[in-house]
Amino acid sequence: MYVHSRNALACLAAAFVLSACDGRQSVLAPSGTDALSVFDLARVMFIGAVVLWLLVGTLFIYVTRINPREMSRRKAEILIVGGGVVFPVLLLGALLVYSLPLMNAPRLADEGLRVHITAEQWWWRVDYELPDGTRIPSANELRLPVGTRTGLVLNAKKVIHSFWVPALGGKTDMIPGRETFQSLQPVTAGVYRGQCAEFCGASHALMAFETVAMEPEDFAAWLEAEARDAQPPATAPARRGAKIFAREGCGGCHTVRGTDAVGQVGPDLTHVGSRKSLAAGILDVTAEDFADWIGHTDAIKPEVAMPSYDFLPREDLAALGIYLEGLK
Ligand code: HEC
Ligand SMILES: [Cu+2]
Repeated sequence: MYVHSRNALACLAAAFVLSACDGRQSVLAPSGTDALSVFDLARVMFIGAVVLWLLVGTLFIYVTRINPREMSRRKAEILIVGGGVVFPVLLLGALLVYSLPLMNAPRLADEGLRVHITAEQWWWRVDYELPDGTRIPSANELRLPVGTRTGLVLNAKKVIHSFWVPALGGKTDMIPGRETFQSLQPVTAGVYRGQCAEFCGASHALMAFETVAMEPEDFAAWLEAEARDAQPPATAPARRGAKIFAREGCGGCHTVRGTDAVGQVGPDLTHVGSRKSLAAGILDVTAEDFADWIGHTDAIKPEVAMPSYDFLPREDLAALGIYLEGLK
């Protein structure tokens, strides 16, 4: 029993230490304006709590150990009213006054880009809306310019999900039939991990995404590339992959802009090869990972809405992988 609880404690400690190592998905490594103000608030609250705990602890030791003599009634009254009422009211009042303006901080997005994000089971539909109304469809990755507050319009298809990029800002629920909003303002370029933060079914834990914060000019260039049609397959194996893609009817569910594939059920694949991750943040973007995914969807992601093409010969899966990896 003793050993067990010690192991459990060690695990817990390790979990804390390890989760702090990698700042990509941590509120303790804030890289966005909103995450920074939450972090500041948490720091001040924590220090306030420590000060209070030390004071009460010291007082307790003083009256029980150091000076346990009887007190005069007047002294006791001062101690109780002062330490038990006046002091906590002042301290908690000060923390309240400090924290309220942080909650009210303006979170309205700048004019310009809007990103529509719809939570599906178990992936993210992402749609960039330019000020002129043009829509650029994408999926499973969010890219944002550094220094601008970009508005996110959040929706969900079937069940409630929650949108959260801990290093950039707070959580917002995504609710079927009701649009919710968030805005994010990254302050340093980098790749931050986001994760669905509301249990949404069997593969909830496999519903993540990368958020890439880019310098404004890099972002503009990326968006321009993202708006283009897919590049035609460049090599013989890639061309073979494109043929298999058409033959197997993948285009019934997926769109590859510039081809006959115009399906809307699954993620847009026009530039899937240029993303940082595959299948909502769980695989790498290599030809092998693509082939692995297509041949074993349900083993990789339980209850997934894409059929497993385990009946395809290895060479066909490999060719599909080469084709998709080339969709930069
Ligand atoms: C019945 C609809 C359907 C068909 C048919 C289908 N898919 Fe999918 N596909 C999906 C859905 C839904 C997802 C998202 C799964 C998830 O991550 O939860 C997906 C995900 C993917 C992804 C990962 C995309 C990303 O953004 O990371 C790739 C690649 C892919 N499919 C390729 C294919 C290929 C190749 C075929 C044909 C051999 C195919 N799909 C057939 C529905 C389909
Ligand atoms: Cu979820």
